[in-house]
Amino acid sequence: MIGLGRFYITTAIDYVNAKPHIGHAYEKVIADIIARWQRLRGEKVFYLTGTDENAEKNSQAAKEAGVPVREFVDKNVEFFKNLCKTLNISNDYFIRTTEERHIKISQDIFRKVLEKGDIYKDFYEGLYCEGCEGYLTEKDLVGGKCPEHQKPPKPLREEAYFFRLSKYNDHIVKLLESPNFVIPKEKRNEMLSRIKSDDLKDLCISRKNLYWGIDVPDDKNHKIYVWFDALINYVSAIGYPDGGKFKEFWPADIHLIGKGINWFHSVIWPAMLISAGIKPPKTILVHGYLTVNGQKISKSLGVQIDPLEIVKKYGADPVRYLFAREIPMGEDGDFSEQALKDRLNNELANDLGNLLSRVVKMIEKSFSGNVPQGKVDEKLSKQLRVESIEKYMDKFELHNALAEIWNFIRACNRYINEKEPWKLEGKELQDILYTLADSLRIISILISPFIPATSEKINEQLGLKPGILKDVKFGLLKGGKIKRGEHLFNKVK
Ligand code: ME8
Repeated sequence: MIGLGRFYITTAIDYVNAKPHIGHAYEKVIADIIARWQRLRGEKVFYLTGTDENAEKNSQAAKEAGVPVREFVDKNVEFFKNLCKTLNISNDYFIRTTEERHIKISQDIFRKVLEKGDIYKDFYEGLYCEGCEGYLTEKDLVGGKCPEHQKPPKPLREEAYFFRLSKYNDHIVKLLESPNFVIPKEKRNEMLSRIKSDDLKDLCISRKNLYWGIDVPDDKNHKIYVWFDALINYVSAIGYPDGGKFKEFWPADIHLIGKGINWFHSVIWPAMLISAGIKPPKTILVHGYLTVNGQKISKSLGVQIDPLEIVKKYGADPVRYLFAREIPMGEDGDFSEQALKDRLNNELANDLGNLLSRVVKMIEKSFSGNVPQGKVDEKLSKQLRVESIEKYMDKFELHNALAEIWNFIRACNRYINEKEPWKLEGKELQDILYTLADSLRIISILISPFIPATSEKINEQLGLKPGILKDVKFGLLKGGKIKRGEHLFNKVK
């Protein structure tokens, strides 16, 4: 149960051509829950997120806005940083791919792969989708359009650098076949069947005549293809090749990404790494897409929710809770304000909020706010199935872990209803209130990765210090002075 190891988790880095959407918020929150859970287990964690700034689409958007591109990205990055702050994201670093360090390391890796003989110059002729910042084949198109961006790709012919991706075909197949390289399995199978139906082709990794982007080393006429530089963020941010953090944390334990960019992470990235003599990451964890009220997020159709607004209105914890509780890992899910309100009112305010306020009030009334010592009621404590929560977390079934925690919260409420402590006194009452206070201490630990601010509020009201997973054992609570605070959650209409 207790790890003493290192745990490195990353999210994708976001394009800054527009403000963040709810999908960006979702990804950061899920990674944050996993990062916080690992810290709770006693691991030393490094959590990385950031922005993908060298993309042509950022420069296009700046042009449309009539703002110099650097100014434009500098301004938009703030929304993403602010999103992290607002959502209580515990990232250890926020990488921007316009950082000098990242530019240098991207060029170093390009050079390394070139020297290995895995990069060559040729002519590229094909279809380029600006939305994907990627080249498509006829096979990828649906009705002549990129299925992801609903736009026809542009034909392109230019001299370019190519990466010998084909050389790594068998290596990548083997990697994909190894257990847990891509989670969930269905997402792994998608990649495998794509490779098996059509062997890997070499990949064009430069663009000509672009103003914005990272120069190909020793060739200013070409910019490095944005995906080649973007993926490198995962190692540049921790100081590849000599930095202490790189030595400590690489290979990454988890790259958390959305399903649309699985190919880049499960196929292209490991091939780049192997070529550069760097170990591939351990796991690519793929999440599904969020819709808003059942519709695909679309700026042009006005289907979007500003995550910053929604957090301002409901608070970070209800939004975090909804993301983790509502959408099983790997599946698509819907974000609706109604679902958020329902979960906030029922599960957060009623189940958890009321449990705390009932217990706090009873301890105030009967023991002047001093938590009594007592004996834990095993009938209640047995209803907490910690091993099962841990198993769910190991499998990234966050929704099941939360359901399991909530089973226990409800069991505590039922326990109060059954025991009717307000009719009791003496030793019997002491034991019941001790059992409940100790249960709340444990609940506070278990919910802390999901809803950290709420966990802190519970600790404040119970006069507790934050605990870690090894403190999830009944009977550890030693006294304490209650400090009644506000309701954990206010119900909304
Ligand atoms: O793809 N629901 O950036 P991005 C959930 N810069 N997640 C979603 C989503 C949705 N509706 N739409 C997108 C990029 N995402 C690249 C990544 S990584 C080296 C470079 C996810 O801003 C998407 O799949 O378009 C990705 O994981 C993340 O949001 C950023 O998307």
